[in-house]
Amino acid sequence: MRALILGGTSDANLLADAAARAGLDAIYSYAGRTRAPISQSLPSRVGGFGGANGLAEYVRREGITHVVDATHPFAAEISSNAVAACEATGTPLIALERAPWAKAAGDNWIEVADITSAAAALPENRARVFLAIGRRHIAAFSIKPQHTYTLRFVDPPDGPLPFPDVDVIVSRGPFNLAGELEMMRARGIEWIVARNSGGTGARAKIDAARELGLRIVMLTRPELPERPRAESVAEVMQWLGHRACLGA
Ligand code: 3Y8
Ligand code: NAP
Repeated sequence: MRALILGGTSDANLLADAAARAGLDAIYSYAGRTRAPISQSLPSRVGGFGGANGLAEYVRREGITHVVDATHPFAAEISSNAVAACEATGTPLIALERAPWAKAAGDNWIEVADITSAAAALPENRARVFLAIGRRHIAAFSIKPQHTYTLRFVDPPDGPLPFPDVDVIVSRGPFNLAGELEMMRARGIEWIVARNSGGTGARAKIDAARELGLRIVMLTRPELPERPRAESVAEVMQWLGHRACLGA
């Protein structure tokens, strides 16, 4: 058995620790989106495979017998590539997928399907907006330069930002409620743009927004091709044919 874990999330990190504790022959894969990804307890690789064909080639060349897609619900391309590559090579695939956050009483969400609709959902009159969606999709918001923007990146920005009034927080998370409340109060945040990532690492801003009565423009998840799914590390470990170690 030799497993490939497509990672880059806190859930993938938990799975990697359980696999290492169980002595599994597994390799952890990062896209290489950040300058210094946290080190893993498994052998790791960094960088794209070269599309679905490149991933299929990698599976064949490395003798991979199981693929776990533990990437992010918005990482639609790699997830589609994994389905195609596993079909082409006849390799078992499972996704470790966290349930989306459900709107609770007191939540004030505007749900949108894409980044353009998210920018359109912001008000015309000047507001203080926290874009909690990383660095790659912020250009869409330059249609509303009137706002005061707070951005949060994993690494410092590598160039000018498309807004006249903007500030960047450099932090990789996971985040906690006290820190999110303090940041939002200090900056007088009125609107938040977030993706429905699910899980716990990004959840604190959603709870902070409810407590402060802030509006959230919530990006809903992209459609992904059908594939077997699990919501826990233990389920994935059993699928890999190993009892998850205690505490996994
Ligand atoms: C490289 C691995 C851990 C894992 C930490 C989780 C928790 C913090 C919440 C906000 C939202 C956002 C972003 C976010 C969170 C965890 C987790 C999570 C959101 C790292 C990581 C990689 C990435 C890639 C990065 C993206 C960006 C997205 C920032 C490592 C830290 C916004 C997702 O600068 C960039 O180019 C960043 C790119 C993809 C989304 C984007 O499009 O900008 N994640 N995040 C992965 C790789 O190379 O394969 O560097 O160690 C993992 C984590 N990010 O416990 O240490 O839920 O997993 N990551 C989103 O929209 O939710 C931040 O700020 O509130
Ligand atoms: P994406 O749009 O689906 O992927 C774009 C391309 O990046 C893929 O086609 C693939 O390149 C490469 N890639 C993505 N994930 C990879 C991985 N784990 N290993 C090797 N190559 C990978 O994905 P994304 O939204 O850019 O996300 C990139 C990474 O960041 C993913 O690993 C994802 O898990 C992580 N992420 C984490 C969070 C979070 O909140 N934790 C949020 C977003 C993304 P090729 O086509 O060349 O193979």
